Amino acid sequence: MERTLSIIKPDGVKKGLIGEVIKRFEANNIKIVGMKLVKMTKKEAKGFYSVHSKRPFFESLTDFMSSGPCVVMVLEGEKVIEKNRKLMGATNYKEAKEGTIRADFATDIEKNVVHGSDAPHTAAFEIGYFFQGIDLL
Ligand code: IDP
Ligand code: MG
Repeated sequence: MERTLSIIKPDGVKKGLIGEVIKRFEANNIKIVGMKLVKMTKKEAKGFYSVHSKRPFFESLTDFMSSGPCVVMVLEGEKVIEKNRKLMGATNYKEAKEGTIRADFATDIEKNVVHGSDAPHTAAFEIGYFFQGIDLL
């Protein structure tokens, strides 16, 4: 069993995609073991995305991520990190495979609806950023 962090980003929440994204997780046998609505401050968004601090899109990305509420979830299942990344699709929605969340709903390389951890060590950091062990079922 593995765990990963999923975020429905501010654009996804604004577009009314919370139910749609969760429906896809449930339909793919992914269990939600933690969930909350969070409006990050700019500082919290910078801390979350600190691996990207040297990238040219860092300022814009952290403005966007702190622009409105996100749904933050911990997903659990076998190979759930990879499974979630497949459901999400490529970072750039134009390159995302048909039927993925980003191909279906993203409109912008930055505003791409969802976040998902990309490896066990990033999942551990990202889950710990938002949840304490006692919050997870
Ligand atoms: P990921 O979300 O698919 O893991 P990352 O490369 O980790 O993609 O980038 C984190 C987030 O930064 C992306 O989801 C997207 O919102 C934003 N981003 C990535 N590359 C670009 C870019 O070239 N321009 C603008 N925003 C970008
Ligand atoms: Mg990433």
